[in-house]
Amino acid sequence: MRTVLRDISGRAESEEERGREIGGEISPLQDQLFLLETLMDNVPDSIYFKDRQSRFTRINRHAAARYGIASPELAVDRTDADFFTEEHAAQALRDEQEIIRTGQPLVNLEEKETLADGSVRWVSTTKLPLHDRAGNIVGTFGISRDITERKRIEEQLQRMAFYDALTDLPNRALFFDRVQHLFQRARRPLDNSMFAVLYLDLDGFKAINDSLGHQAGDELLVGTARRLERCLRPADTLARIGGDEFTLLVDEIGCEADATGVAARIHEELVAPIKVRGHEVFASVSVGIALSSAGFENPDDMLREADAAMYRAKTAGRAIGRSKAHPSTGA
Ligand SMILES: Nc1nc2c(ncn2[C@@H]2O[C@H](COP(=O)(O)OP(=O)(O)O)[C@@H](O)[C@H]2O)c(=O)[nH]1
Ligand SMILES: [Mg+2]
Repeated sequence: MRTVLRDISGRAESEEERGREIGGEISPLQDQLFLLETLMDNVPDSIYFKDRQSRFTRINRHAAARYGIASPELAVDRTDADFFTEEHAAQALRDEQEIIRTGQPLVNLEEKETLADGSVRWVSTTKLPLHDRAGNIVGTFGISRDITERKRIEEQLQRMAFYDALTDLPNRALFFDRVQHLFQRARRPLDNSMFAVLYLDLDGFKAINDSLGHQAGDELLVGTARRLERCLRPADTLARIGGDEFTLLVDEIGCEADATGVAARIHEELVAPIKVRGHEVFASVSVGIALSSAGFENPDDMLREADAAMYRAKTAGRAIGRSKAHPSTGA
């Protein structure tokens, strides 16, 4: 225990000189304070104490460094508003007033801390009521652990799970999720909204790969993705769901012509060649459309039908294939 304290405190010499009995049976008040200070100043978390008006009465060294002040003493009598954005300070004040009112702690709050200088960190904070020896609540205290790195990795995992690394578009899983949401909405009574799934496959993509190389193929996929994005409205979802296959979820369409209109816009966007490794490549896609009004059971069925319609369009040499299942479009 002594060794550990010495290692982390860096005050071993003075401790030895004064002959303190850290951890001994009888520990004078001074030693208790010394222990507390050692703990406060060496934990890699921010610790603070505040009075009932949310003014700092004490913070530790880690917190001082985080708040951008030279020493912990400089925080005394100041408030969060002196160090954080107005919004953050207001939220902290609300939290602390609630703790004082209820006597209940707030445990592991995950919050995005923005300092006045604009720097952002994620922290996990536990805030508790501070009692005096008579049991009265005299303020609050809290401990904040920096979880920025964990958050960064979580976000990265989220991206890897739901986005395509090459084009940065949503992937199959996210696309299905979005379609699923619209199916759920459609089950609600009085919902008359219609949506469409467009299934796109690049024509002759294999030949690009074979003649210009795989990297050129990749660039064409990215270039096509950027062109397709121009055909979207904010609520739409464009995804890359396979090699040279893209899908588009178009919500809130009034009639079938709205969906074929989007397909026509896609063809227009792809009229101009895409520059790939110094070559001008003409990309074209075959498009299949499935409309929610055809009454599909689930997203799987709807996608399969859009895919089949695309395939029919491709084999027939037509630009746009419509869902057979839709009574008004036929095949
Ligand atoms: N460059 C590249 N090619 C891919 C990728 N994923 C799949 N492919 C290729 O894309 C082609 C797609 O096949 P298909 O649509 O049947 O060929 P198409 O009829 O010539 O367009 C296949 O040759 C795959 O090897 C990728 O990420 N990058
Ligand atoms: Mg293809």
